[in-house]
Amino acid sequence: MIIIGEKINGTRKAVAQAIRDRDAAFIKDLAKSQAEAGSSYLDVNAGTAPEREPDDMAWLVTTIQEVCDTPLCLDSANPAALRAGLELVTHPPMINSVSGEKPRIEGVLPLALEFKTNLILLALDDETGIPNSSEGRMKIVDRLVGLSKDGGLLESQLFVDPLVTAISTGTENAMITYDTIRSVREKYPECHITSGLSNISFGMPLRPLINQTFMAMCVQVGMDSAILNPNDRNLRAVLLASEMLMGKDRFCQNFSRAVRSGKIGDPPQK
Ligand code: THG
Repeated sequence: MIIIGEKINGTRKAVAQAIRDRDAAFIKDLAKSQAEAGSSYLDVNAGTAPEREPDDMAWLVTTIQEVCDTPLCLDSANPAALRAGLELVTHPPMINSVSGEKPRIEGVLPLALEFKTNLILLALDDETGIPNSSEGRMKIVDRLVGLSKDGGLLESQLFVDPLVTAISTGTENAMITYDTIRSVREKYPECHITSGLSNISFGMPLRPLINQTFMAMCVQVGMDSAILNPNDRNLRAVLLASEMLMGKDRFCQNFSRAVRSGKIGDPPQK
């Protein structure tokens, strides 16, 4: 599972404050703890006004790289902020994200092609927003995969995000995500599939339970990456169990090692 650690996000209050105050210690702690918890990438979202975002992104990238080697997932729709980050990264990055929206195709996709980055593709566009069917989402995915490959990216650099909408607003919403994951897996076997899953439980009680169950179900239909809080012990346990039960953990090694080192499971009984 390719884990993208979600915590360095300027839409979170404490992170916004740390960016304003240039509180490097706070950001470094978030970077280290997510790296140690097994993130393959750290999402970096400055979440600030367009005029400030390039400077804030540059500061975040520099600050994070002073304490960890984990590749970064630059999360912005602002081409100037993305470029500022791309010019500083020391490991092959990911861009989060391009969609079928015109400004993203014209402003973000060319940067991914120029810097040959990994790239998240969102299944939404100007015309329909997030389509209410997997067929509608696949039409957008087809177009974005085509443009990316024509521009020189490999399928293995692409991370399709099928998008998740709240189950509280549509009985079929989780099913649309599974159908989209299955279609991408079948049509583009080399592409990765990632998602920020927590939208599924918006407006519902017991959100962690719903998120954990949804995670297992998405892994079953072929999702191989997720944007999540890697320090969430329960979510990590579900991930490791799901992958093991999908035949992706030879001799159950990853699961067993995580239990032995205390990373998942209840503390030993006295
Ligand atoms: N797809 C893509 N990118 C995305 C999303 C997606 N980026 C943003 C978002 N969705 C994923 N990132 C977050 C970041 C923080 C939280 C949720 C999603 C969040 N934080 C809580 C808080 O700030 O209080 C709790 C954090 C915690 O558990 O400690 O909810 O879908 N491509």
